[in-house]
Amino acid sequence: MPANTLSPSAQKVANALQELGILCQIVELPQSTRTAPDAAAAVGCSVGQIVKSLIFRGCSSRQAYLFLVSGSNRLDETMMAALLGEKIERADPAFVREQTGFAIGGVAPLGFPSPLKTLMDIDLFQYKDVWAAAGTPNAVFRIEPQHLLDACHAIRVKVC
Ligand code: 5CA
Repeated sequence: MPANTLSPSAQKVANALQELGILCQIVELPQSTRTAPDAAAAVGCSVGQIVKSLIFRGCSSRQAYLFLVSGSNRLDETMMAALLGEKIERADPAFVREQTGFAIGGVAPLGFPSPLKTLMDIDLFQYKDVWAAAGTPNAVFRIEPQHLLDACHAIRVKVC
């Protein structure tokens, strides 16, 4: 594949970023970025700087919630349930695919068929830049946390 050709899922993310006027380059790596530690090792940043894009589902509403969580944090589901006013459960792979268009391990924070209610970990704001998945298990992009918040129309929350 020529160096400047992205895989279709990564291209979808590139297009979404471009439409938002966000200038950042998607990096497709030879090695895996499937998990936060993998991604941190691949780009040479701390695990905390990796953005995990986690899909949960409201137990009552059945709606999707996207949590953008620092790679070094574990989301407190009870705390999030109190905030959202309903219990939440981790989405199954089919629901993740349906809501985001991406497969687990490559779920990007944007580029979805329709917007998702998005909550972003305040701990990500301690970094100048963070790295998020770009649609595949070996593609990532670097972005300033505030730009990511704006792009996703996310709200800032303490997740744990
Ligand atoms: N590319 C990396 C770094 S950006 C990445 O996507 N990391 S992640 O944390 O956002 O995605 C992996 C996450 O998918 C895991 O933390 C886990 O929450 C979720 N996951 C893994 N397996 C399953 C599964 N079977 N069902 C639902 N969620 C899963």
